[in-house]
Amino acid sequence: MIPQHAVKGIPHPTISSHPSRANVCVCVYMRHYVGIDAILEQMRRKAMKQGFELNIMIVGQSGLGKSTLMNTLFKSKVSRKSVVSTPEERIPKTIEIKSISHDIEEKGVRMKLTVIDTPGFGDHINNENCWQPIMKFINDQYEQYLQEEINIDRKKRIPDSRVHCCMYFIPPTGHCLRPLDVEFMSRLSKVVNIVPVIAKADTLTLEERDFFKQTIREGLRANGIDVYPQKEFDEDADDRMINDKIREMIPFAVVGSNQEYQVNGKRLLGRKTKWGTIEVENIAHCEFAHLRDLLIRTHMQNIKDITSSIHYEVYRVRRLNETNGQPNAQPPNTLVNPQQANGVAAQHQVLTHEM
Ligand SMILES: Nc1nc2c(ncn2[C@@H]2O[C@H](COP(=O)(O)OP(=O)(O)OP(=O)(O)O)[C@@H](O)[C@H]2O)c(=O)[nH]1
Ligand SMILES: [Mg+2]
Repeated sequence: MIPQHAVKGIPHPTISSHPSRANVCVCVYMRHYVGIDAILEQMRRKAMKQGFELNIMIVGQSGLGKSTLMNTLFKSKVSRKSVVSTPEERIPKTIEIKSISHDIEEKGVRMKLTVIDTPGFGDHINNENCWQPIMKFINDQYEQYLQEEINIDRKKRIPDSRVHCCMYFIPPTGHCLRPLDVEFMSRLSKVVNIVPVIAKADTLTLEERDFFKQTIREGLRANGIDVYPQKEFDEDADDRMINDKIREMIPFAVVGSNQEYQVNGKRLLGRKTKWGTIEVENIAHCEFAHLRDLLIRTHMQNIKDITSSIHYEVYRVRRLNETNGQPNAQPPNTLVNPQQANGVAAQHQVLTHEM
């Protein structure tokens, strides 16, 4: 039997009115299952079929353990160690930007992971403007996406090469942020999600590590650098509570390793020293696990959402304003020839490898 209040249109806890259509009443009787919740399963199946894409950029001086950390994060060889031959070749004259894509599958969920490496960053005597080619690369990806989006004949699914996250490796000096770190993060945090990490944290004592982390946080604050997760994009009180905890921990003091060791009868990823084994995933030893949780287990979708709804949106609006709504016009701030950008050699390499 239909309850009296429903017939008369009297509000009831199980009846909700659509806010945009005042006279339309959407009735949901809890006793008669409609199946709206099945949308979640439909979305899950669609997402499983489509797979996911994640593009991570790694920036920092050579030898800071960037490739090792990426391989540790994804437990596979997703970033190759540089092959060093001659001293001249060790430090490239320019910043080369190299993207390598991999298809990763876990429990039936497929992900195309692209690691964008930036060898040569900060390796020169004069590192002024070495943020420029990286900024240009990020904007070029937004431009590509924009051009696909405005195409009349656009693809059903626009390939997403936008950089979702830029992991910035701070050398474990124990002092404070260097002018290079400040300049890079100040400029880049406006266009991409920056996740700063203290590289090779096993080289610092616990006191040095705590002091360094605190000094870096103060440096970020003093220079108005807003790294991920940005306070202004917290969606609600729950978000704020979770993200505040993360913000108190930033930058993550990490240790990477591709080597497994036997510790208390278990095979663990670690770094063996004369004094014992540093376990990479043990939160008492370093903050690798917190970084992994943020990037992969808890915030991956949010990192992508902020890229799309904030960073890309800022670029899109600026471009459309600059070109008076004619986005096919050449972007004024983007150099046509990548070689013009501070002698940049942009190299795009896409390899696919099944794991
Ligand atoms: N102590 C320590 N050494 C590390 C760590 N991570 C990597 N290494 C070592 O540091 C060296 C350089 O590591 P890579 O991962 O190749 O460094 P990279 O930053 O990718 O270097 P480039 O590709 O040359 O820019 C290797 O010998 C690693 O084994 C770490 O967390 N702690
Ligand atoms: Mg490397």
